[in-house]
Amino acid sequence: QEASSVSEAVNYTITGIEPGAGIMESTRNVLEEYENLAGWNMEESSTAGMLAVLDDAIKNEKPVVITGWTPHWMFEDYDLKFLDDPKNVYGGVERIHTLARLGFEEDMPNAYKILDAFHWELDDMQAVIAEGEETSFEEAAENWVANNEDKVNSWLEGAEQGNGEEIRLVSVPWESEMASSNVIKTVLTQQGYNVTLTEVDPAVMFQAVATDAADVTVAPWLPTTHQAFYESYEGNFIDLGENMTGARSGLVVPAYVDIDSIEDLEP
Ligand code: PBE
Repeated sequence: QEASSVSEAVNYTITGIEPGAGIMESTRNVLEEYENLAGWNMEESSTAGMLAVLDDAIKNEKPVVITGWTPHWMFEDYDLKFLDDPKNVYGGVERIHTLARLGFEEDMPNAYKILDAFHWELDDMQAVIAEGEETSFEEAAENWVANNEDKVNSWLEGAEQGNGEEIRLVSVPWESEMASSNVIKTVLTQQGYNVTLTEVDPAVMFQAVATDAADVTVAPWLPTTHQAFYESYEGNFIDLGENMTGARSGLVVPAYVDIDSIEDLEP
């Protein structure tokens, strides 16, 4: 399709997800930064709703513009592409960080050591996502931990076993974070901790760690997707650095849609 017919066909609308997602905040910035998007709107929906719209468009070979990200099975199941983002509003490749509440290191130095050492690769997360989709994220995480002893042991170096102490993990309800949070939950449980895992909106996740309502999260996407939340609570949590790199958020279209850049969308 020509650029103008693409824009017209999607009715100058980006199909979004949950309004509280970081990618929605970035997309609001995109609508402000790109002059060609002056007349465009972003439809709030849910991840499941967006995926249904995407699936329907692909079945009918129609254009669609979604807020998309990787790692997610949408990039495995469909032939999709990110639109170039010459103004770099989505920030390109992102890192996923581990954050802990103030005082967590002093209270639980051995658990802190494990969380500080926790680091894995994009391929690892993708494997847990693929299996989690088929079975459950708990089971997929347990299998991954059982099958990746060397990696897991490298996180455990120098950390003594826990003794039933509670660790409150907080996360967000997307597959990438269900994978990482369940893996770290499995590891900490096997080390003798009593781990609870709660899934909330990104804003609530940051607030929980900043106000001691939770101990730790392995879910924040930085420096861009969760930047606004990070900045509003900075100073009230400890940033243990990245646990994975290679995530990405942006505007996504099916590969058959004949445009390549956000700037190809027509006003
Ligand atoms: N996501 C997936 C989330 C974080 C993980 C990109 C949809 C977001 O807050 O936008």
